[in-house]
Amino acid sequence: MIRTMMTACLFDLDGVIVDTARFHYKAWRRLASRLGFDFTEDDNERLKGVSRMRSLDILLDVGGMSERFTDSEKQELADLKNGWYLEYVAAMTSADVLPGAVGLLTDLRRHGIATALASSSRNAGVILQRTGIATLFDAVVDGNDITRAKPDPQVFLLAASRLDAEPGGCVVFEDAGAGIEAASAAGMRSVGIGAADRLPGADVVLPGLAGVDYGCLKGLFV
Ligand code: B16
Ligand code: MG
Repeated sequence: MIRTMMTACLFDLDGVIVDTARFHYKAWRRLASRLGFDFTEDDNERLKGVSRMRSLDILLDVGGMSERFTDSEKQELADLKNGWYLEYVAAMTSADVLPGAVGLLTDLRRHGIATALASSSRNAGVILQRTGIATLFDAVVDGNDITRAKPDPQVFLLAASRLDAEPGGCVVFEDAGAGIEAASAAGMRSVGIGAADRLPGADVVLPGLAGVDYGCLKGLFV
């Protein structure tokens, strides 16, 4: 793997830029309760970063219902969850952008570092619109642009190519184990956002973006 100077930063959305991970959890737990079982926050960790239909499969597995539904019934369940999720998203405003995100994106731009959103979510567009941060990204790649969700590296490789950046010069910001795996598979370095014990493969783990700027990243990723 060839590692060069940091030229681009790729940001996951849910759990890094906005706290929509809690909305996903709320909606999945509501579906589990409708189906008659409990879905814990620990169970929910397995859903972070993975696609909507894969998330449903994991949830049904937790409830011991893996074999119960046909594909079209599963689509209905996923649609039901997504409807609830979008209800929560509809109430979002710019105040829901996580601390430090706007400051970091602005500072990176100021120092000539390209920025991209790289999310598995098919709802990224509406979230960017609700929070008013779309213009802070030079490129946006989301769940509608890819055929393989994280841990596959497709979302990050596509984001890098849209920025015309070499993978070795990209730094990925991710809150999900599947996303850190995807970054490594893409030949990129990564900053895990959250608890270090949940993100063992990340090059660096930080609790959030607050206080992070170009200067400190430059020190970490020469
Ligand atoms: P949707 P990210 C991911 O977004 C979420 O982490 C994951 O929990 C979700 O299942 C996936 O998007 C698909 O989301 O149902 O909105 O299309 O973390 O990659 O920004
Ligand atoms: Mg995420």
